[in-house]
This record gives sequence, structure tokens and C-alpha cells, in this order.
Amino acid sequence: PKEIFLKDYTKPDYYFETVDLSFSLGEEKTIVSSKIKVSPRVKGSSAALVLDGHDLKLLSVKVEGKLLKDGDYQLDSRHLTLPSLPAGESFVLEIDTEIYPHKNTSLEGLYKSSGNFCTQCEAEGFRKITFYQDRPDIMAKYTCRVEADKTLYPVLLSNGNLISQGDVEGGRHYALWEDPFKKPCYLFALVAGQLVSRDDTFTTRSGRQVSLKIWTPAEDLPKTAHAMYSLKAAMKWDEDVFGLEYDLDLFNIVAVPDFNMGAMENKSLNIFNSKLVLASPETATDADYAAILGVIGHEYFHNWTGNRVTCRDWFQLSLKEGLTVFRDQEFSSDMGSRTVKRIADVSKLRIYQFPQDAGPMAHPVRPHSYIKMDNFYTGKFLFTRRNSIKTFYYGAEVVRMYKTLLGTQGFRKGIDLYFERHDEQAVTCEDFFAAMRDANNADFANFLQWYSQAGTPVVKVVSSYDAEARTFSLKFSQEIPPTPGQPTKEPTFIPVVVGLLDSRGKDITLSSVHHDGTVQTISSSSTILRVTKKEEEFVFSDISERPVPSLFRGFSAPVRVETDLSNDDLFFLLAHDSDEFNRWEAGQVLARKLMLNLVSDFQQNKPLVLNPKFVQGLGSVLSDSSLDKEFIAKAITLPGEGEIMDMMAVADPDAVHAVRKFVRKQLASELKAELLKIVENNRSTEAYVFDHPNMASRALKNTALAYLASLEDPAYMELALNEYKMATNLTDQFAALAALSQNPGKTRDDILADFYNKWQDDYLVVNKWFLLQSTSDIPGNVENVKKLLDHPAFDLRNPNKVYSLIGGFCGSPVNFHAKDGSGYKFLGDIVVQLDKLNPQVASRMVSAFSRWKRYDETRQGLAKAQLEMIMSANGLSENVFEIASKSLA
Ligand code: B3K
Ligand code: ZN
Repeated sequence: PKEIFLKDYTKPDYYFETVDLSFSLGEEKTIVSSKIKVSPRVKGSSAALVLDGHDLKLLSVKVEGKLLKDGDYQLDSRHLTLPSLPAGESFVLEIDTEIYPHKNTSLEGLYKSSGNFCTQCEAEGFRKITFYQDRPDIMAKYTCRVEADKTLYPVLLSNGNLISQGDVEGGRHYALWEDPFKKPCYLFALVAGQLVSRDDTFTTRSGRQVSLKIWTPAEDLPKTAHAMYSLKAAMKWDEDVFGLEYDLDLFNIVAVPDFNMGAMENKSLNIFNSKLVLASPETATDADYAAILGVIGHEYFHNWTGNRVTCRDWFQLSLKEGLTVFRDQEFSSDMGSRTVKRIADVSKLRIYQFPQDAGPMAHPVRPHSYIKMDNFYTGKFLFTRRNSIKTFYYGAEVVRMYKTLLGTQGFRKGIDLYFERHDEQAVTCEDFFAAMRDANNADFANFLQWYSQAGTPVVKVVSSYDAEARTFSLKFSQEIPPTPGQPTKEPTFIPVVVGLLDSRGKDITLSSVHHDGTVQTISSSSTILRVTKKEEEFVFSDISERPVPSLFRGFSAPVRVETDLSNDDLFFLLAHDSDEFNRWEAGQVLARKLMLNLVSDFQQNKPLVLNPKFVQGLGSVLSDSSLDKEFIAKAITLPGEGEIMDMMAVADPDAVHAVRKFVRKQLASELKAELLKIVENNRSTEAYVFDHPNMASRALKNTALAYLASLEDPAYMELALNEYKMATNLTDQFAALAALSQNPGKTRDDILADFYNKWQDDYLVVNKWFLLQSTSDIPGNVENVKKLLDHPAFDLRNPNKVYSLIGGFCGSPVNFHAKDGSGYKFLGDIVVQLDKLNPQVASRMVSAFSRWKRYDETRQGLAKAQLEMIMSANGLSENVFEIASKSLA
């Protein structure tokens, strides 16, 4: 396999101006005809034109209407090369190919999902449709004619506006679409099938009437109301916050059950994994409703950040993804609770990104090289291991830092300039940086390092108070650990938002801070320290008592922080910080410290004892009625096992699991009276409403219920069983099911069977049922999961099912890392099987092995053996090869 490097980027020799595509869809084969107006970048150039193509049967090539003969072009398994072309002139290129969508299990290019045709082209899937320069800096205007059997495929969709449609002989019909905006081929889309639509309209602020359609199979249509609500909310929000209006008269969303990712932002024809469209109170949880809102928003926001302005090359992926994730995060924050959203996003970063950044797959926000671009996509919308969320989530943190530094208005000025400069262009991360800088005359120092250095910076903070001088100083030092190919790193620009708490827990009004001999006058309760050097000190003056510093408020930079704060300081912050995010953070830091200590006690066979102050601290959060309920739910949730393992020299899944279970039970037992009160006071018999107050009550109640059920006390099992039976929505019902199924036994088996019987006809609910069982920590769970592979509802070709059952299993440390190697062997075998069907999904699964060196020698040997077995498999895909070989390196 060939590695591709950012430094080797060159402009294309030829541009494509217009592309007219014609599809004749059939059951056995599909004929794709393309007619492209090609022009050389440099007039008079005699360069060959190299087109990408994969799994295509070439039928014919014509240049200026003249059929080329065998010797006039070269064809290999990945390219079609045209060496002699009309010297330096524009010309018309026509190519006919034959493809076989019904055999396409990779779900990339044109394929079939539940009998309907659909496409997925990002990143490099268009080459599986026709020969093309499959790179995002080729932007052209498209038309697309789709022809198919009228009975089997009554609905024919593509990008842009519908120009004409009609019947064709042989029971067939056609539709002709025209997209007025230039676009790269990865945004091309086609859908043909038996679908119905929920219709609505949106009037933009300049008065454009946009027709909105969400397409699904007829039986699913009732479940599209929330998606439509989300779309309209997103359209309005983008106008209000960014002044960005939709630019066509039609916006289509299609939901399909077989999809590798969450969704795709194809111009005016978004295609979605049905998991992220379909919802009803009975079949979707609050988390699903929230995910739908966020992802519908995300794909819609791409219309400007990604589609109107796109990426020059795939190394710039974060240009569109970091920015668009940032936008969807802000949208969700504005629609719900900002603090809770921030906590959820930061947790995700810690659970998935930080460990990756410390392992063999570490890469910068803008990677320097890749073998298979797909490996840089996140499973953002999935609930399983990510190959990389660096470009998406960490990239969003980089965008957030611009906003922190520039403020809301300054950030908006930067965005405005970005669109003014780059509309309908394919650009780079530097172009975005330059727009932010130039619009604000900003000094961004070494900020660009965020794009090019891999790894998560570690920032150490030491504080000191001088009573006599009435000064308080914060000394920062930063270091980025070495990553593959980057042994040494440069300091980067870290914005640190800081507040100082007085002894009553109130924010001290800050007047000035001294730094490098200069004095910055400040006037608010928080200030931004610009840390740009390896070591740097900031001195606050006029501070009358020793304060407790609240550092990195709102997680102002995506770094690991080590401070000299004492446990008392942390308890104080947990109780008083005016920055709610940092209250949560203080609780998490305490929990991590405490759990790490217990892990070492466990390893030394010492008895485990939980610090009573910790119980008190969480107890007072629990009963603080002034706090948001969802915040409380987050605050009493312990850091995940992965987070704790990530902090250990040698990860010990058994010890971490035992300790987390111990702490949970201990908390539940000490706080059971309060927890019970919470369950009782937050029950609702009213109809389901998706809004923050209702979701917050449910979240708190269900978190409390899970704690209580962990006690294995029959009274609480009974309570959970009742909650299960009384539930009026899936959020409550599934939470009760999950609470009950923590404990092995008959109740668990019965209730799981009951749930399946109830929901067996709803594949999305059944996937949750798979996930609940696959992630279970009950001993020896690998055997259950193996059995479920043969369950009639399971299908290895459907990504959602794979993510639920196999991805879920790998996300449960204690069983995946079972010391007998059974978990590793299970995954190894599946990866080899899966790779033959769907390399993208297989490569996501294999990444569960990537941090094998973090474990003890026995586990290392077992995991390595599986990786080697995978590497020796016949016909291994580039996707899996890249992850497996980098993991072994
Ligand atoms: N841009 C798509 C990613 C699809 C990648 C497929 N390999 C989803 C999104 O981020 O909006
Ligand atoms: Zn995206």
C-alpha cells in the first residue's frame, strides 16, 4: 500500500468545468455515462490526464467525440491514464462504465440498502462510480440524469434542482437534476427507491421559500417529526448566529439503514444513517433525540462550512470538520444546557481522543500522511471506538480557541472574512487561520502548531501566594509527549481562562496581571492568560488573601492539566466555583486521584476504603436544589474505566473495573436515602417532551436508579422492575433495563427476553438491546456475544449491528481484555471476516487493538498474536493494513 504525503501536494494539471452524469440503474448492472468539459490548468500543457477508478468496468472513452482505441489509454486496477490529449486545449471527455451496486458490501460508491440505491462518496468513493479526478480541489458544476424501473424505484433524487422528469419505454422513468453550485465529487449523491417524504417549508430571512423533505420507507415516516424540527431549528440558528442562509429552493434528507457513518452532507441531498433520523418517544432515548438534533444540524451547517467552501486536499479535513463540529456543538448548547453539553464533549475527548493521542495512531489535527483516508474519519456519530477523532473533535477545540481568544464578535468577523475570501473555493487550514487573524488584527503567536503537532500537551501549573507583596503567581510549563515520527515538539499557544476564588468561594475581581514585565489591566472575574512558551509565569497583584485558582475554565484548551491543588482546594472548587464546568471538573479530578489510589491498594491486596469526604462532596452536590439536574447527574457519574487506565503506567483492566464497581456501590450505599428520593421525585407520567428540564429530570432519576440497582438489594431490583413496567418512553424503560441487567441472574435474563419480544420488529431498538448485552461486564460475556452473532436479528453486513455487538464488546474493558485472550481472539476472527465485506467497518473494529502495548506482558502477547494473524490474512484491505501495521510498529 502506498502512503500519501501532505508535502507532496501539487495542483491538478487539468480542471473539470462541467460534468454531465447519466445513470441507467439496473438489478444486475448499472451503466454510468459521464461527459466532462476538461481544461488544462496551464495553457499549452501536454501533461497526461490520470483518472482514479476502482472496481469499474470500462466500456468506452471518447475525447472530442472520438472513440479511443486500446493503445490510446492505459488502464490498471486503480487508474485510467490518457497520455495524448488535444495539446493545451479544453476538450470534452466522455466515459462509459459498468458497475454492480447490488454486490457492493463496502457501502462506498453506489450501493443498495434495503432494496434502494444510494451513494456514499466521501472521502474517495466517487472513483467506485466512474473514472474521475477524485480529489476535492476539482470543483465542477454537475447535472445528473437518473433512469430506473418506475415500479421498483418511484423516487429518483440527486443534487440541486429537479429540471425535468418523465417516462421512458420499458416501464422505466427518469429524472434530470442540476446543481447550480460548483462542487467536489465527494459531495455527489444519488438515491433511487421506494420512499415517501415528510414535507415542510422554511422561509429564509431574505424571503426564499425552501421546500424541506425527509425521505424514508413508508412505515418509518411517523418517526421523522423530530428530525424535521431539528432541521428547521438548525436553519434558523445558522441565520441568527452566523448570518448564513440556505442557498437553494430544495433540501432533501434520506434515511437509510445501511450506512458506514452517521450521515453525509451531500449538497442538498443529505444521506443519513436511519439511527440519526428516526425517533419516537417509545423507540428512541433522550440521547438519540439529542444526537439527531446535533447531527441534522451538523450536516446542514456543512452547506457553508464544507460545501460552499471546501478542502483543498484531504489533509485539510479538519478545516470543514473541526469547524462544523464546533458549530453543531454551539447549536446544541444554545438549544439545551451549555455546561452539560461542554461536559459531554470534554468527556468524549478524554475517553477517545487523549488515549489515541498517546498511542501508535497519534497524528496531528492536520495529518502529514495517510495510506487510507477513511481512517481519519471519526465514528463521531457512532458509539464505538474511533480511529481518530483528532480531526473532528480536537479540531473543534482548536476552532473554539479562536473564539475564546477573539470573543463572539471577533470570531464572527473572522468567519465573515473567510466566506468573503473563499466562497466556492477549495482551501486550507492556513486560509481559515489567516481570515481569523486578518479580520481582527490578532496576534496568534505560535497558534498554528495546533495543526501540525500530534499528541496532547501536558500543562503543569504551580501556584504561590506572597502575603506581604499581596501577589499571587501561576507558573506554567508545557510539554507535548513524543509521538510516532515526532520525537520533539515546539511550545504552542495555550489560552488559559482563569478565575481566583476568595475564602468565601466568591470570584475575586481581578485588576491586573504582570507577565514578562508588562502589566495587563483586566476587569472581570475571569481572565485569559496567553501561555505561549515552554515556561511562563503570570503574577496577579493586589490579592489580599491566598486564593484558590480555577484554571482552564470551560476547558479553555484541549490539554492535560497537572496542578498543585490540594484535595481541599478541589473540594472547595467542587462546592463553590462560579464556572460550573470547573465544579464538575474538580469532582472528576478528585475521583480520578482517589480511584488511582484505590487501584494500587487493590493490586496490593489491601482492603478498599472510600474517602468519606468524597462521599460528602458528592452528597452535597446531589442535594443542592439550585443546581441543574442534568449537571448533578454528570457530577455524580464517575470517570470511565478507560480514563483511569489511561493514567496508569501499565493498564490493569481488572483492578480498575473492581475499583470502579467498589466506589459506585459504596456511594450508592452511603447515599441511598438521597438517591431514592431523587427517583421518587423525578418520575413523570406525562407525555414525553424533548426539552432540557424534562431530559434533566430523566437523566438524574435514571442515574440514581442505576446506582441503587448496583446494590443488588431485592428492594431496589423491585424498584427498577417497576420503573421498567411503568415507563412511558424508551429513555426511562431502557434505563431501567440497563440498571437491572447490571446483575447476572434470572431477573436479568427474563427482562432482556421481555424487552426483545416487545421490540423485535424495530431494528433500531434491537440494536440497543445488542449493545446493552455486548457492553456488559458480567464475567465471561464473550460467550454470550458469540451466541448473539447467530441471533436472527444480527447481520455482519449492517454497520449499526456490528457497532452495537462487536464495537460494544470492545468497549467493555474487563471482557475484551480478558486475561485468557478470549476477547482478543473473538475480535481477531471477526476482523478478518468483516474485512472481506466492509473494510471501513473492519478497520474501525481493529483499532480496538491499537493500544495493546499499554497492558501487561501476557495480554500484550495475546493481542499482538491477533494483530499478526490479521496482517497475514489474504487480501487484507488497505484500511485494516494501515491500522494493524501502525499498531504493531
Ligand atoms: N463528512 C461525513 C463523513 C463521511 C466519511 C465517510 N468515510 C460526515 C460528517 O462529518 O458530516
Ligand atoms: Zn462533518
